[in-house]
Amino acid sequence: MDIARTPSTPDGNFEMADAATEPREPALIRREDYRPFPWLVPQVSLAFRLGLEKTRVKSALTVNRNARADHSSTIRLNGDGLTPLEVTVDGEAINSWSLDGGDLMLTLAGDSHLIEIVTEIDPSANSQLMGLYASGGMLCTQCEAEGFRRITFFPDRPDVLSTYKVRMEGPRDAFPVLLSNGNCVARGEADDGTHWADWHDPWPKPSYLFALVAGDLVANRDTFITMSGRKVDLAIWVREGDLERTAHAMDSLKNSMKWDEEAFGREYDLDTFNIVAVSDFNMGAMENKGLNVFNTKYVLADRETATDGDYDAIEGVIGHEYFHNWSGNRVTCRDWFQLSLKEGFTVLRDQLFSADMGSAPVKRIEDVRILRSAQFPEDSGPLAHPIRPDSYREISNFYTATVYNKGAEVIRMMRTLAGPERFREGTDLYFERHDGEAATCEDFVRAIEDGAGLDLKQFRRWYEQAGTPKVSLRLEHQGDTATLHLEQTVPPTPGQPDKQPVPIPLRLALFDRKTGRHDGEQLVTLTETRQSFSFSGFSQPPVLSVNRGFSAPVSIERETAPEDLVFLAANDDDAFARYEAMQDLVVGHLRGLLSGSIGKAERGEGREAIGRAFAAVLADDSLDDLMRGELLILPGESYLAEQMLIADPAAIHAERESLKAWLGSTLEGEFAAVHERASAVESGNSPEAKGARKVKTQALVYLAAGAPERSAAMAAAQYDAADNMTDRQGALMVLTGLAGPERTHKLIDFYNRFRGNALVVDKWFALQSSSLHPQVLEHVKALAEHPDFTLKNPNRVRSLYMPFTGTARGFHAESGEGYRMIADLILALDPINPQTAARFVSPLGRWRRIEPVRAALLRAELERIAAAPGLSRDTHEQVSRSLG
Ligand code: 0A1
Ligand code: ZN
Repeated sequence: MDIARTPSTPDGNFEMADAATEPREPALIRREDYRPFPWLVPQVSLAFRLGLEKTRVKSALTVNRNARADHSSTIRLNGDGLTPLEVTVDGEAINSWSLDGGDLMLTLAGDSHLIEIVTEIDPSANSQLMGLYASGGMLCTQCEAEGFRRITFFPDRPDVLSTYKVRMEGPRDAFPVLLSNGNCVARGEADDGTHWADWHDPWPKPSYLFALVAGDLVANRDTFITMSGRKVDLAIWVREGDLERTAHAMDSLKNSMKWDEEAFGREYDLDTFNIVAVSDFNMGAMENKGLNVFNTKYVLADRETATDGDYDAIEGVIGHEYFHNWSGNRVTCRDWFQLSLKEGFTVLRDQLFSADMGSAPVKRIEDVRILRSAQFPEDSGPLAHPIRPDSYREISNFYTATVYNKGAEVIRMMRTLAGPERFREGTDLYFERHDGEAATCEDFVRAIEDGAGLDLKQFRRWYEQAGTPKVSLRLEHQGDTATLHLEQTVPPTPGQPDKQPVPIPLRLALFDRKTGRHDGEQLVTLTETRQSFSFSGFSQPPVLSVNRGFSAPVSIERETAPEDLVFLAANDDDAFARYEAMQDLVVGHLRGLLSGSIGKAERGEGREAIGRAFAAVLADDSLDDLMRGELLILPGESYLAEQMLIADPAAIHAERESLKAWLGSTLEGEFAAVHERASAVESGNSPEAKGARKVKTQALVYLAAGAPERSAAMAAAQYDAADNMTDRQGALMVLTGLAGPERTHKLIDFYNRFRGNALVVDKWFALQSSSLHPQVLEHVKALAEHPDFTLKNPNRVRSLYMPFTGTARGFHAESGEGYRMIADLILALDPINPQTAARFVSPLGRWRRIEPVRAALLRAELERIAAAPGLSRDTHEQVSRSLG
């Protein structure tokens, strides 16, 4: 869409043309329309005069004509909400500029120029948290994807790489610490209470990697010696009182640096590496060159306030951002359609890192659980898109589980096909070939092809097609041969009605059911719609273990006898496959009951099989508790809903809870014994202690369903005895779902104990809004009025409302009140923080896959949002796609 050009008045001021005209649909940006930028911007100097309410920015850009692009004498410098106060070209003030939809348009006569522009911004008014904003008295930036244009006019696109020099200047008392990318090369003080610092980043980078931070911060400092013997100064910057909670983040950083050298041959390339923690942040963290900015949630931890899960998440996110230094910064993206180039690859890298730091099988199971609960529903809903999307209106909406997590799975498949060593040759070639460039997903695939020696022609379809492939399989046995018949379908998704088969690498093993062993794992790759593979040497029908390690991100449809699943749950030597067998056992049972293919009279039979498998897991001495904990997790309600064409959330919830209650009461003694045994394990950071904490709370969860009074007493005791947040939060989670006085007492205690600690207060909100309590909806309504609740802080908003969207009794309440609550939230939040508001649209967008009464209610809420005037581009895009 062409926004009408706004003529400039001679003195450079401008008037808004047609300010009150009809709102128009935001422009659709298409991948195929990519053109290189007509200008190169090799150098940028930025001078900031910093203030919370007023920051003045003077930029100086050297621009040269780009010989590799179609030439244009006009240069478009993106701007969002900016007014140019001064514009000079080669030192001469000019007034021939114009604004086009916020962008500054200049005509340049020659091939090389110096453009200087002055802008002024109000960081304290920036509630979107994009660009330069104030957070608790400090200033910080977020520029990915298109935040830099809210600071100064610039070609704000990832294929324009520049070296940055930054001068920061501001009041010393308000901002004693001044940080930006790269190295600090000079600093000084003035007589008027201000001071300044000069930062130079020698590595060319796109504007989305620019960062600055100014504030009253203290640092946890350390050093790292790189593989070539260079010393790097590390610092993690936080508010004064938070310093003691940075040790784990620092350990994680040093481990990440070492790991990337060993696993991918990547060495750090600056003399300093700074991390800053901020409490107002839209996402998890940001990989700005040499100056990562983190949500406090992914930095601060001690045993009293952070759970084992929080510790793992910190390690993973610190790793993720650090790994971006190569996969994202040294090699960046040509355009935002290539986002998975850096994100999919970096997620894979952080997954491999975490696997190496802890339990690899447990990590794999956790990653698959995230994929299935977050990405599979995305892939089967109205917002489905390929890992490399073809179009968007607002790029912030494409930071998705598909681009990140499915993107990682796609690259993991290449690694499976090549084997780890040859894959490493591919990634080495990729980094070598594209260092210093803005690359594409195609570049990555070609480097893996060339470096690893693979033919990935057909494989490229994984980048093109959305939707989770379904593989149906049947194992036939005749004579001494077992034949595996496979068939794949890739379901239609919005804009992609017809799909082509994709290569699906399946790791499999065929077990002899007598010996419980197999003759080695095989890798078969299904490339056609239908294909069969034969295996000889089986006088008896073997038991098939397939998609081991979740070698392909597909959903497998098969009729497996429960006894085979029980066999695999007990015997499979692939930990993921064991977990999968437990999941399949439960999914098959619940799906059968919910669809009516299993009569209620047969419920008992299915439960008995599940109960036997659970009892075996509880008793199996060869399992460590971390793995035992995984095997005891029931498939989640969203994953179960995915298994049905049309889901009834209330029925799914009721049937799943009823199975939980049956297990809790049937295995009451076993769960109580596990709880007792695990409670005796010495607390600490060992895997044993972590495992013990995991199964302890799980035992409480089942007992809460099957023997609630006993569970409440045990949970209250666990809460009181806790010397760590994992035990305390686990116990409180169980109590929050139950009625009774302990619930109220412990919720009050928890709040009083931790009031003032924002991250723990977030937990307090989330525990209540995710609870199994029948009145969850009323609780959330009341919490929205709590003095600690604010729409201004994304962590707080997410902690109150995101868990709520997963509650059958709250969000999916038959009255539609839960849906209304989320729609009201979106409408209230959209003018404050559109990016965060738009993230709440997808739970409403599931209407096509939900029973008709709720479907109509969901649709009505989407339509109500769509009709609201002045909707942001973010929310508008998500709502119209959801209705589409
Ligand atoms: N590149 C970051 C994610 C990120 C994206 C956008 C942001 O703006 C609000 C912030 C962070 C990552 O993958 O960690
Ligand atoms: Zn990332």
